[in-house]
Amino acid sequence: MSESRPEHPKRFVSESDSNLRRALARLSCERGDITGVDVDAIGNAANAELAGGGGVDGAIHRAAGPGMMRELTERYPRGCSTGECVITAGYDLPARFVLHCVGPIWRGGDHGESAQLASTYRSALALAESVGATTLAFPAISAGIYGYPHRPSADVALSALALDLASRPSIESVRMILFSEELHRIYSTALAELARTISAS
Ligand code: AR6
Repeated sequence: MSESRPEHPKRFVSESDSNLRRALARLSCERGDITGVDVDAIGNAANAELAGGGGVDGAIHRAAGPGMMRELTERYPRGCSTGECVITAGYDLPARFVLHCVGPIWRGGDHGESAQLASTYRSALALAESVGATTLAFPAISAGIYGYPHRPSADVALSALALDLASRPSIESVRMILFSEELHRIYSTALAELARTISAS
């Protein structure tokens, strides 16, 4: 998906309306481990090969059990492009579904990273909606091994989610699950600033 849509709050304030404010109220940040979160669907920060790995991907595969990797291999033998995602069952996880999201590898910021990261979250919401998932949780995609700087990753993720949620009323909640206190603080600050930007517009 390479459609270009604004990712930064200051670039879409003109689109803000009551839908956007309502969307923001369905978005939250908390510290935690996403493998234990009981929602319809959790996001995974996967690689394009869908081969498993370290970070949250490794933790999700360990908690889900081997069935998840078997399903990935059978259904998606060609992997998944950056900026997109695929879905499997959640197996031994509390979540019914896992959205395997392929975020961009940070290469300095001039290689379309923000558009790709925004596209990753939008693809996940579209896929979640298509299977009737209404409660979702995501880790900070690309903000670990893939090296995306934390505050910019928060601005892109939260703006993309808020904007997309505004046109998906069936999705009740999106919880960002941040693994460290520092990341939790950064995403919470970014969310509060986004809310201020929208309410001031
Ligand atoms: N719950 C929530 N967040 C977590 C958890 C957890 N259990 N474990 C780690 N995080 P990363 P990426 C956070 O590296 O940057 C893998 O090898 C972590 O602290 O998991 O998109 C894949 O196979 C960080 O803030 O994902 C890919 O090859 C965030 O999750 C590659 O890493 C994302 O970090 C993807 O890299």
